[in-house]
Amino acid sequence: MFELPNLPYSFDALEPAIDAATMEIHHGKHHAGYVNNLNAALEGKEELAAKSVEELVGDLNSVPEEIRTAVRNNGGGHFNHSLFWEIMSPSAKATGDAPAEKLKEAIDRDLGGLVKFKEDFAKAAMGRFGSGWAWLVVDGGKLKVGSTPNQDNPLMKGVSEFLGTPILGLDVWEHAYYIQYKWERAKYVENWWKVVNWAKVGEKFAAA
Ligand code: MN3
Repeated sequence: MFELPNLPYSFDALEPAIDAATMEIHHGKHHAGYVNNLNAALEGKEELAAKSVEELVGDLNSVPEEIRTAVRNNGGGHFNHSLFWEIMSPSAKATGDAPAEKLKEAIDRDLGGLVKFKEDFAKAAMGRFGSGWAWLVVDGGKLKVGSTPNQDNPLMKGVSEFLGTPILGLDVWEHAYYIQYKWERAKYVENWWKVVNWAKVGEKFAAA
């Protein structure tokens, strides 16, 4: 059985970038819903239920067709949100956290530096029509920026056009910002950088 991970900080810890009401509903209702629906889809399928969520969404073609869409949407939702909580931190807003060492070098080398990277990431986030995610991934040792629709992610071989190992992801579903920002997705994207946990992203880059 998959479980909803605890948030590593309180609901109000990311204010003012992300308000407490958004965090409480986003984690406790939306993410919890993906976990519950994933477990429901896998009921009675012990072999699949024993896999990690990464293994499940990375090989959707091995999932029986009758539950494939449910696993794609809810397994994707579970993986994406688990990553999202992890790569944010209230300490970032105090320290002005920034990418360091090897990750910084790779951003310079592959993405034209931090300023250009943030511009391209914002374009990916703003250019995703409707619901989806913007991503920073490692693919063949190189960093890439892109986006996916709905709860798809770059692990979904054979499904997603944008592939790689995600190390940073931004939820651009309206449920991620509408309470606080209403229609202003751009403002949400801009403020979100203030709570990005670059130390954690750096760890994920080193492990990718
Ligand atoms: Mn969400």
